[in-house]
Amino acid sequence: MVQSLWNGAWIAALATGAVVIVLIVWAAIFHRKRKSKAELPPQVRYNLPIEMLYTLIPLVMVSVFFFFTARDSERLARVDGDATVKVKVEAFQWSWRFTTTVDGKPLQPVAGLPVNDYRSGPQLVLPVNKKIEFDLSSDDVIHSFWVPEFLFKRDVIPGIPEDNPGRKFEITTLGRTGVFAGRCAELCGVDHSRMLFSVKLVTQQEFDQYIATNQAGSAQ
Ligand SMILES: [Cu+2]
Repeated sequence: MVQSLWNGAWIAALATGAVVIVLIVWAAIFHRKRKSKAELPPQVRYNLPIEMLYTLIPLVMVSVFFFFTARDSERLARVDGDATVKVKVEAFQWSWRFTTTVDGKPLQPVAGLPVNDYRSGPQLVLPVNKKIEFDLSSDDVIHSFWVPEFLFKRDVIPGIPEDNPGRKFEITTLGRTGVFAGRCAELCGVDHSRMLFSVKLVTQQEFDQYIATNQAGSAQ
């Protein structure tokens, strides 16, 4: 959905740009000053239909942009609350702690340290193609949770009460397995650039095994 909004916006912007360039070139060529004619062209003051067109067309264009943006951002920000896998994300200077809960049962938290390579940071293991609910919190400054591959980013702001819907978002994970980079996208101090983590997407079967070996309270 983010991809289609992005593509649609580009197509609309390119079409608008093409029309504008054609009009500029056309005006420059066909309305340039001719040597043969010294007198001023007829001076027209108002042309009501054209003035109205100039007002209406941008209004229609902006409305179309607004409609699609509002529709998609509402959908992206919506939290249905029925995800079986939930992740509590705690951001701190300068790493992350992830606590995954499956059907209400928490797994061992995963916490990390600042690193130079996202693969050595804390790793969040999730199943492919599944709706995940995230709950973001920070104990110190503003961070930003960003997995570029998910096309989603959300600021992690300290001091938001637990029941506030602004802390939560849902995404459906990608349909393919792999290890994806995650970052902090808000300058949060000296080791901000090393606040890296990874998301490992595994098949449901592998995820079930992961749950079995990482139930909270079981021996590591
Ligand atoms: Cu940060």
